[in-house]
Amino acid sequence: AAARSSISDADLNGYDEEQIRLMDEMCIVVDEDDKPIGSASKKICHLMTNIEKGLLHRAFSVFLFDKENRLLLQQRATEKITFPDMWTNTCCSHPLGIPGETGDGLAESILGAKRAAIRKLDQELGIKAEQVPLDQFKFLTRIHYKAPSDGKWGEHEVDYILFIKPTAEVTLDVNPNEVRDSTYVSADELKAMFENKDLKFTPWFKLICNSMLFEWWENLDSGLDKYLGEKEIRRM
Ligand code: DMA
Ligand code: MN
Repeated sequence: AAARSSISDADLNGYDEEQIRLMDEMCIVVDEDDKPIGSASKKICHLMTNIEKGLLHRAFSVFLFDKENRLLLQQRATEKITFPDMWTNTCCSHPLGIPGETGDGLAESILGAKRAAIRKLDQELGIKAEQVPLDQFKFLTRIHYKAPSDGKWGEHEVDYILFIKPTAEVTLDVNPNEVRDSTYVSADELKAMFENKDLKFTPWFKLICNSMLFEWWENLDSGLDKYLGEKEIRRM
Protein backbone atom coordinates (compact mmCIF):
# COMPACT_ATOMS: atom_id res chain seq x y z
CA ALA A 1 0.00 0.00 0.00
CA ALA A 2 1.16 3.53 -0.69
CA ALA A 3 2.57 5.19 2.41
CA ARG A 4 3.04 8.51 0.64
CA SER A 5 0.97 10.70 2.96
CA SER A 6 3.07 12.98 5.13
CA ILE A 7 0.76 12.18 8.05
CA SER A 8 2.80 9.02 8.64
CA ASP A 9 6.09 10.86 8.18
CA ALA A 10 8.53 10.95 11.12
CA ASP A 11 9.74 14.46 10.16
CA LEU A 12 6.24 15.76 10.82
CA ASN A 13 5.44 13.93 14.05
CA GLY A 14 3.69 16.08 16.63
CA TYR A 15 2.75 18.96 14.35
CA ASP A 16 -0.76 20.24 13.61
CA GLU A 17 -2.71 17.89 11.34
CA GLU A 18 -3.89 20.59 8.91
CA GLN A 19 -0.38 22.04 8.63
CA ILE A 20 0.98 18.52 8.00
CA ARG A 21 -1.56 18.09 5.20
CA LEU A 22 -0.40 21.34 3.58
CA MET A 23 3.17 19.97 3.51
CA ASP A 24 2.01 17.85 0.53
CA GLU A 25 1.47 20.94 -1.66
CA MET A 26 3.77 20.92 -4.68
CA CYS A 27 6.12 23.90 -4.81
CA ILE A 28 7.93 25.10 -7.93
CA VAL A 29 11.65 24.28 -7.76
CA VAL A 30 13.77 26.91 -9.54
CA ASP A 31 17.41 27.56 -10.37
CA GLU A 32 19.25 30.72 -9.22
CA ASP A 33 17.78 32.58 -12.22
CA ASP A 34 14.24 31.62 -11.11
CA LYS A 35 13.83 29.25 -14.04
CA PRO A 36 11.52 26.34 -13.10
CA ILE A 37 13.45 23.07 -13.09
CA GLY A 38 10.90 20.80 -11.40
CA SER A 39 8.60 20.50 -8.45
CA ALA A 40 8.88 19.14 -4.92
CA SER A 41 6.60 18.98 -1.91
CA LYS A 42 6.46 21.86 0.54
CA LYS A 43 7.97 19.46 3.08
CA ILE A 44 10.96 18.57 0.87
CA CYS A 45 11.53 22.26 0.02
CA HIS A 46 11.61 23.40 3.67
CA LEU A 47 13.91 20.77 5.21
CA MET A 48 17.30 22.40 5.95
CA THR A 49 19.10 19.21 4.85
CA ASN A 50 17.77 19.82 1.31
CA ILE A 51 18.22 23.61 1.45
CA GLU A 52 21.87 23.11 2.38
CA LYS A 53 22.27 21.14 -0.86
CA GLY A 54 20.94 24.16 -2.77
CA LEU A 55 17.24 23.34 -3.18
CA LEU A 56 15.45 26.59 -4.03
CA HIS A 57 11.73 27.26 -4.61
CA ARG A 58 9.41 30.06 -5.68
CA ALA A 59 7.35 32.10 -3.21
CA PHE A 60 5.40 35.35 -2.91
CA SER A 61 4.97 38.02 -0.22
CA VAL A 62 1.92 40.29 -0.23
CA PHE A 63 1.90 43.73 1.38
CA LEU A 64 -1.71 44.96 1.63
CA PHE A 65 -2.44 48.59 2.50
CA ASP A 66 -5.68 50.26 3.55
CA LYS A 67 -7.00 53.67 2.45
CA GLU A 68 -4.82 55.42 5.08
CA ASN A 69 -1.75 53.60 3.75
CA ARG A 70 -1.50 51.42 6.83
CA LEU A 71 0.05 48.00 6.24
CA LEU A 72 -1.81 44.86 7.31
CA LEU A 73 0.45 42.63 9.41
CA GLN A 74 -0.22 39.11 10.61
CA GLN A 75 1.17 37.08 13.46
CA ARG A 76 1.66 33.51 12.29
CA ALA A 77 -0.30 30.84 14.12
CA THR A 78 1.38 28.67 16.76
CA GLU A 79 0.38 25.71 14.54
CA LYS A 80 2.72 26.82 11.70
CA ILE A 81 5.62 24.40 11.25
CA THR A 82 8.00 27.15 10.11
CA PHE A 83 8.37 30.49 11.93
CA PRO A 84 5.40 30.03 14.34
CA ASP A 85 4.12 33.03 16.33
CA MET A 86 6.23 35.54 14.39
CA TRP A 87 4.89 38.83 13.05
CA THR A 88 5.18 39.32 9.32
CA ASN A 89 3.74 40.99 6.22
CA THR A 90 0.10 40.47 5.18
CA CYS A 91 0.39 37.06 3.52
CA CYS A 92 3.11 34.75 2.21
CA SER A 93 3.07 31.40 0.52
CA HIS A 94 4.05 29.62 -2.68
CA PRO A 95 2.71 29.53 -6.21
CA LEU A 96 2.09 25.84 -6.80
CA GLY A 97 2.89 23.52 -9.67
CA ILE A 98 -0.70 23.78 -10.93
CA PRO A 99 -2.17 25.37 -14.08
CA GLY A 100 -2.30 29.14 -13.73
CA GLU A 101 0.36 29.40 -11.00
CA THR A 102 3.40 28.00 -12.78
CA GLY A 103 5.27 30.28 -15.13
CA ASP A 104 8.42 30.17 -17.16
CA GLY A 105 8.91 33.71 -18.46
CA LEU A 106 8.74 36.60 -15.97
CA ALA A 107 5.32 37.93 -17.08
CA GLU A 108 3.69 34.53 -16.71
CA SER A 109 5.44 33.88 -13.39
CA ILE A 110 4.22 37.21 -11.98
CA LEU A 111 0.68 36.29 -13.02
CA GLY A 112 1.08 32.93 -11.26
CA ALA A 113 2.30 34.62 -8.08
CA LYS A 114 -0.70 37.00 -8.14
CA ARG A 115 -3.13 34.12 -8.58
CA ALA A 116 -1.50 32.28 -5.67
CA ALA A 117 -1.76 35.48 -3.61
CA ILE A 118 -5.51 35.70 -4.23
CA ARG A 119 -5.89 32.04 -3.23
CA LYS A 120 -3.96 32.46 0.04
CA LEU A 121 -5.41 35.86 1.06
CA ASP A 122 -8.73 33.99 1.18
CA GLN A 123 -7.39 30.84 2.88
CA GLU A 124 -5.37 32.70 5.56
CA LEU A 125 -7.32 35.90 6.14
CA GLY A 126 -10.74 35.27 4.60
CA ILE A 127 -10.31 38.12 2.11
CA LYS A 128 -12.55 37.37 -0.85
CA ALA A 129 -11.15 37.36 -4.38
CA GLU A 130 -13.45 40.17 -5.54
CA GLN A 131 -11.87 42.50 -2.92
CA VAL A 132 -8.35 41.85 -4.27
CA PRO A 133 -8.66 41.84 -8.08
CA LEU A 134 -5.68 40.55 -10.04
CA ASP A 135 -5.09 43.88 -11.80
CA GLN A 136 -4.74 45.76 -8.49
CA PHE A 137 -1.61 43.83 -7.49
CA LYS A 138 1.70 45.51 -8.26
CA PHE A 139 4.85 43.46 -8.72
CA LEU A 140 7.93 45.18 -7.28
CA THR A 141 10.82 42.75 -7.48
CA ARG A 142 12.13 39.29 -6.61
CA ILE A 143 14.23 38.56 -3.55
CA HIS A 144 16.49 35.52 -3.25
CA TYR A 145 17.15 34.72 0.40
CA LYS A 146 17.89 31.81 2.73
CA ALA A 147 16.81 31.64 6.38
CA PRO A 148 16.77 28.82 8.93
CA SER A 149 13.69 28.52 11.16
CA ASP A 150 14.57 26.11 13.97
CA GLY A 151 17.46 24.03 12.68
CA LYS A 152 15.36 21.35 11.04
CA TRP A 153 13.15 23.64 8.91
CA GLY A 154 13.87 26.79 6.94
CA GLU A 155 13.34 28.85 3.82
CA HIS A 156 15.31 29.22 0.61
CA GLU A 157 13.24 31.13 -1.90
CA VAL A 158 12.91 33.43 -4.81
CA ASP A 159 10.20 35.62 -3.32
CA TYR A 160 7.91 37.76 -5.53
CA ILE A 161 7.08 41.01 -3.74
CA LEU A 162 3.51 42.14 -4.39
CA PHE A 163 1.83 45.34 -3.18
CA ILE A 164 -1.90 45.93 -3.19
CA LYS A 165 -3.99 48.86 -2.02
CA PRO A 166 -7.46 47.58 -2.82
CA THR A 167 -10.02 50.12 -3.99
CA ALA A 168 -12.76 48.09 -2.28
CA GLU A 169 -12.85 47.75 1.49
CA VAL A 170 -11.31 44.50 2.66
CA THR A 171 -13.14 42.38 5.23
CA LEU A 172 -11.17 39.92 7.34
CA ASP A 173 -12.33 36.49 8.46
CA VAL A 174 -9.09 35.14 9.89
CA ASN A 175 -8.27 31.41 9.76
CA PRO A 176 -6.91 30.65 13.27
CA ASN A 177 -4.95 27.65 11.96
CA GLU A 178 -2.85 30.11 9.91
CA VAL A 179 -3.05 33.44 11.69
CA ARG A 180 -2.91 34.14 15.42
CA ASP A 181 -3.40 37.92 15.22
CA SER A 182 -3.53 40.73 12.69
CA THR A 183 -3.30 44.50 12.79
CA TYR A 184 -2.96 47.51 10.51
CA VAL A 185 0.09 49.71 11.20
CA SER A 186 1.55 52.97 9.96
CA ALA A 187 5.28 53.03 9.16
CA ASP A 188 5.96 54.69 12.53
CA GLU A 189 3.88 52.11 14.38
CA LEU A 190 5.81 49.30 12.66
CA LYS A 191 9.12 50.90 13.64
CA ALA A 192 7.86 51.09 17.23
CA MET A 193 6.99 47.37 17.11
CA PHE A 194 10.62 46.63 16.17
CA GLU A 195 11.67 48.23 19.48
CA ASN A 196 9.47 45.84 21.46
CA LYS A 197 11.77 42.98 22.43
CA ASP A 198 8.81 40.67 23.13
CA LEU A 199 7.82 40.62 19.46
CA LYS A 200 9.50 38.34 16.93
CA PHE A 201 9.53 38.99 13.19
CA THR A 202 10.12 36.65 10.26
CA PRO A 203 13.56 36.89 8.63
CA TRP A 204 12.21 37.72 5.15
CA PHE A 205 10.04 40.53 6.54
CA LYS A 206 13.06 41.98 8.36
CA LEU A 207 15.18 41.75 5.20
CA ILE A 208 12.52 43.62 3.20
CA CYS A 209 12.03 46.19 6.00
CA ASN A 210 15.79 46.77 6.24
CA SER A 211 16.13 47.29 2.49
CA MET A 212 13.32 48.75 0.40
CA LEU A 213 10.01 48.58 2.28
CA PHE A 214 9.90 52.05 3.78
CA GLU A 215 11.00 53.73 0.53
CA TRP A 216 8.36 51.86 -1.47
CA TRP A 217 5.78 52.62 1.22
CA GLU A 218 6.51 56.40 1.07
CA ASN A 219 5.90 56.27 -2.67
CA LEU A 220 2.74 54.19 -2.48
CA ASP A 221 0.36 56.82 -3.89
CA SER A 222 2.66 58.54 -6.36
CA GLY A 223 6.01 57.56 -7.73
CA LEU A 224 5.79 53.83 -7.13
CA ASP A 225 5.85 53.19 -10.89
CA LYS A 226 9.61 53.65 -11.08
CA TYR A 227 10.09 50.74 -8.67
CA LEU A 228 7.76 48.32 -10.44
CA GLY A 229 8.63 45.32 -12.57
CA GLU A 230 12.31 45.03 -11.67
CA LYS A 231 13.86 42.25 -13.78
CA GLU A 232 16.96 41.70 -11.67
CA ILE A 233 16.68 39.33 -8.70
CA ARG A 234 17.87 40.98 -5.47
CA ARG A 235 20.22 38.64 -3.54
CA MET A 236 19.90 38.98 0.22
C1 DMA B 1 6.15 31.03 2.62
O1 DMA B 1 5.25 31.47 3.54
C2 DMA B 1 6.56 32.19 1.79
C3 DMA B 1 7.46 33.10 2.19
C4 DMA B 1 7.72 34.30 1.39
C5 DMA B 1 8.21 32.91 3.41
P1 DMA B 1 4.46 30.51 4.54
O2 DMA B 1 5.40 29.73 5.37
O3 DMA B 1 3.49 31.39 5.27
O4 DMA B 1 3.69 29.55 3.55
P2 DMA B 1 2.33 28.82 3.83
O5 DMA B 1 1.34 29.88 4.21
O6 DMA B 1 1.99 28.18 2.52
O7 DMA B 1 2.56 27.86 4.94
MN1 MN C 1 8.91 28.56 1.32
